[in-house]
Formats: sequence, structure tokens, C-alpha cells
Amino acid sequence: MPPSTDDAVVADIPLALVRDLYTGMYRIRQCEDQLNTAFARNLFPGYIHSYLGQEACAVGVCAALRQDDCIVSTHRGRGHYLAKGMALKPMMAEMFGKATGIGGGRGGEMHAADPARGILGGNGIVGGGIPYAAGAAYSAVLDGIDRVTVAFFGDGASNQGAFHETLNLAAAWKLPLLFVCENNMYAEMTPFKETVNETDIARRAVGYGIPGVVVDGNDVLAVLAAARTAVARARAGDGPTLLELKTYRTGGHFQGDPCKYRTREEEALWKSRDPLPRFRALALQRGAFDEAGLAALEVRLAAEITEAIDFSLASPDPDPASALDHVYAP
Ligand SMILES: Cc1ncc(C[n+]2csc(CCOP(=O)(O)OP(=O)(O)O)c2C)c(N)n1
Ligand SMILES: [Mg+2]
Repeated sequence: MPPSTDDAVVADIPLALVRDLYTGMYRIRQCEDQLNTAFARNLFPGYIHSYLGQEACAVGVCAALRQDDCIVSTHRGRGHYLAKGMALKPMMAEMFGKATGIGGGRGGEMHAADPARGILGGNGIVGGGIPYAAGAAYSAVLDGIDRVTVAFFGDGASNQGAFHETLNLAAAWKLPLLFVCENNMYAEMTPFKETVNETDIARRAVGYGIPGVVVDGNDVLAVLAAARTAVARARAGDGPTLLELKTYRTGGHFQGDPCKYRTREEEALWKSRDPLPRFRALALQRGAFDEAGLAALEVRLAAEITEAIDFSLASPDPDPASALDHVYAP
């Protein structure tokens, strides 16, 4: 594992930022936990690809962005949506396929988008979002705006041709782009180490002439620091960076996956590196919260998620008569 943030850096982080980072991660954790329960109770259709365990990646990267910066997400996108500021109730209702969802219930888990907040959408095609992100980055260059775009993707996606082609073009054109690979060690049921003869995806950056950085993806401050450096480089016109965030998908590939392809020992090891208890302890130690204040915040965040689920359940389904809306130009 790469080194975690050192004590001097920790001591310098403003307390308000510590509070925001913990709040962002806990909110995602609650969202994923409660959605898993709702899915197990058959309360909504489709799938759940849980973001549990990876919260520090989305929150750390998005904390380095402005509202007008853009992100492109994946099939495992809720953490990215929430961290970039999508409103909770419309996000949740989209998961439930309801008319009140951010996409009117048409996109569901993999296709929520909110252009006003720079969220250009998830993607059901592994690696499919990476070239879109380059397009968004190039549009900022053409418009003369110092907007940065982030492509989030997984270790599996880093073996797609689209990843390599986009890295090459983005490097050659110095696009204001961050390639953020969340290496959670698995692509569906396939371990990364069985498919790639190299331990670090970040080293692929060398072949394209851009920086490649390995980061402890379960250390939100390390993620934030690396993202800030990469964002500053992109905004200055110096081109893209590839960040590899080493993390772990603590749930299965999808909710209900029995995880027979990995050991309970490996899961226990990564549980000990869980980004939330780790940062919770740091936040208390820094005095960002007292224990009672933190517990109260957690209760409030959990209640907000429950309320969003209740809102979704009470919302109407999309009207069948509107099925062809947004398909053809008026
Ligand atoms: C082009 C394509 N191939 C295969 C799939 C099936 N599939 C869905 S998720 C997934 C694994 C992706 O792994 P990774 O990129 O590491 O993301 P993670 O699921 O770990 O977040 C695969 C193979 C797909 N959706 N698209
Ligand atoms: Mg993966």
C-alpha cells in the first residue's frame, strides 16, 4: 500500500473541511447500507452495484473540484453523484425508477446525470465513459474555460482499448482531464492480479508521457491531496494525470453476490482499512467534532437517507404515455 497522509499534513487541514469530508463519506455509507436493505426487501427493480468501502475516493476527488468542473461516472456511480452534489431525493428516486427521479426514472442506477452540477452521467459500458470525459475536457479548451473534467473508472476498465486511446489523445492534446482509476482489486468476479502482469495501473501513465500516481484510496486526505495536485496541473493547461486509488469493494460486485471468489481473510484485512472508522478517529482527535456531536450528525444523516427512500417509495411511477418523450426531437 502507498503511505497514508502524514501527521504534519493532517494537522494543517482546516476543521471545517474535516467535517465536510466525514459528512460526505458517512452520507454515502448510509445511502449504500439502506439501499442494500431496501433492495433485499424487493422494494425496487434492477440492480445495486454498491459503493461501500470506496467512499474516500469519490469524496476526496470531488472535494478538489469546483461546481462547474465535470465528472463522468460508471455503473458504480452513487458515491460520485452524491459527492459532486446531486440532490439526495431526486438521486434516490432515480434508483427506484420513479417519475420524481433526476432522470424522470428513465436512467436508473447506471444513468443518472445532473449537468447543472457537472455530473455528465454514469455508464453501463465498462470504460465507456472515459472518451466522453475527454470530449468534455476538449470542449472546455475550445470554449476557453478553465474547467476540469474527471473520468472515474475501475481497474477492469483500465484494460479497455478506450482507456489507452483516450490517455494517448488527452496527453498529446494536454486536455484538462483527470483519469481516476478506483482499483478495488476486482472486475466482477475476476481478481486484478490474475489479469494484469503489473501491480500498479498508475505506471501505464509513463507510456503516455503523463504523471501516474498511486494513492491510498481509503485515506480521504491522501486522495484529496493527489486530486488537488492533478486539478492544478490540468487547470494550468499542463495536461492530464492518471491517479490510481487503491481501494476495496467491501460488498460483492452486485448486491446478492456471494463472493465465493475471494477469501474471508482478505475481506477482514480490508475491513481493518475501512476509510470511515479511520477518518472518524482522526476527526475526533483533531477536535473537528466531539463524540456527542458526531453521533448526532450520524443520526441526522441516516434519517435523511431514510426520508429520501420514503420519498421515493411514495413517488409515482413514470406515466406510460410519456415513454417516448426525450426519444425523438419534437
Ligand atoms: C464493455 C463491457 N464489458 C463487460 C461488461 C460487464 N461488466 C459490468 S461491470 C464489470 C466489471 C467492471 O470492473 P471495474 O472496471 O473494475 O469496475 P468495478 O465494478 O470494480 O467498480 C463488467 C465486466 C460491461 N458492462 N461492459
Ligand atoms: Mg474493479
